[in-house]
Amino acid sequence: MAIYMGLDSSTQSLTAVVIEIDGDERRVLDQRSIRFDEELASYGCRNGVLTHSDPLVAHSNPVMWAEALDRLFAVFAAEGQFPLDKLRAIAGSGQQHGSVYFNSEADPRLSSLDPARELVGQLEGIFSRPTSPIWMDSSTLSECEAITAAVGGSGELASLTGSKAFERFTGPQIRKFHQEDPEGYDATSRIHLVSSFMATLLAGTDAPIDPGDGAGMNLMNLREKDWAPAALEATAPGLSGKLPAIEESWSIIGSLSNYWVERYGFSPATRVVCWSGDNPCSLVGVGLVKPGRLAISLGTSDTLFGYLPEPRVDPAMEGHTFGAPTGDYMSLICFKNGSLAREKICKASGLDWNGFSAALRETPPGNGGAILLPWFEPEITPNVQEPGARRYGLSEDEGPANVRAVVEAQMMTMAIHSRWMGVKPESIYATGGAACNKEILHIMAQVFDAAVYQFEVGNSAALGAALRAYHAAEMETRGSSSWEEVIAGFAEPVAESRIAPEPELVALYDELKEIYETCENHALNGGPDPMEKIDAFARR
Ligand code: XUL
Repeated sequence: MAIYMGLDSSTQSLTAVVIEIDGDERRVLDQRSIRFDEELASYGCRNGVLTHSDPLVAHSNPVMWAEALDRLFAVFAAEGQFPLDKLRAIAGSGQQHGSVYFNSEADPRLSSLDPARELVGQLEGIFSRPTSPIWMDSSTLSECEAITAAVGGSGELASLTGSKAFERFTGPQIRKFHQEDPEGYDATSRIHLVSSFMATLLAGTDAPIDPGDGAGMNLMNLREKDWAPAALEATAPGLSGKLPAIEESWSIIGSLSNYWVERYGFSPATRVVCWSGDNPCSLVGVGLVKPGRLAISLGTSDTLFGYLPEPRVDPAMEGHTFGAPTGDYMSLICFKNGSLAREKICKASGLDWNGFSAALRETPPGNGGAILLPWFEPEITPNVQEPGARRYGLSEDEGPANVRAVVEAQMMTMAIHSRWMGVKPESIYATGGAACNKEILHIMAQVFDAAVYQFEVGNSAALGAALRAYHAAEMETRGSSSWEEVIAGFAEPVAESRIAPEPELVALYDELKEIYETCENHALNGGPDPMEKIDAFARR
């Protein structure tokens, strides 16, 4: 018997999924989370983000992520749900794009942590930038423009790195740091992603970045899976010396450092596997190791993604191409107004989640044409810098109608902005916190004209990381490992959870999608007023 752990260091929590694999016998042993706002409240974060007067700025505290790791392992050691000394390998998933800045103190400190003392106190003085910009930050428009110009245009940057310049991507964030605090930048010896930072804590040695998360930086050559000198030069001076190596997702960094072994009783033989981004890990966690299907993750961000055998770049450049943990590629499109937008409407309507579901059941599909553009926060897709929801044929105080409007909007915007992927899926795999809500998934099935399935393990990022740990350990000892075998028994949709599209509703949403696009165009580009179309829809 062997045990594998996958961790997911996400925006609002740190989660572990622990699995056991003994030939064909496979089961989940434990799943556990530390929620930052509740359990680490002293860091003063809201939804995992430090409050800031500028709505475009979103930073978090890397020390909080480290403390969550220490606490989670303390819980495992105290509760004895599974034998820690039987853990064969551990891998992880991190919220993408966020960056952590070390000074030269970090290396010696992290390689000689004292197991008798808590981790947090030992991290003091190792950061050259005290806070970490995360994926929700959209404050780097001018940096994006400068980088784009320096590499020869958006098309050039997108075909080189898989994405045009995006505000949340690590390159523009690094450029901003260099511009605003050149001394801090000079004092930086290493810039990690959230994923490679957490892996560094586990291994006690400088961890690499994998092509899945590396592609979210605007700095990596997507085809060569190595740093792209032109992008590095366009970003900040001396950057190549500050970045970790890029290595395959299944590379082994080393074994768990003495700190974890001595403090909690893990085996010194436990292998630490390269971490990846949450979306690449989710790709594995929902079993998308071949083309033809799409997954939608309903988390803090809503993302829609699929496996790609070859890189393919979005001509409208709203989406991204990342490396996949299989060594191939994945397409992805990200929407910032995900769970926080649903929560906002839920609260504003005075409902709990049961009430939210009831409102979806009680309101008519299509909402009589009422449309909400749910840009409570600055939005990534489409690019919206000025936050604020826009409503058409809908007033703020109509609670249930707003509930339906937010969910229909989220599904329609995903369908509209993912057309470039060129996949007309027959099935969609739903994951993330809100994927347990059947009413939301019913709307998804109608808007996408596809059957929607749920999974037993809701946290596909942590499960995907655990499966990657197994894959990497097998690669190390046997030299090969088939992905089909790796995911078997875990990353398979629950057949009974199937929600089918209904032709009448599919036709209704085809019509509503057109109206939604008109609303978007009206709000963003001053296009034609959609009210006539909305009224006609309402009268039908
Ligand atoms: C993807 C993205 C988010 C984060 C946080 O590009 O920005 O999905 O990974 O989950």
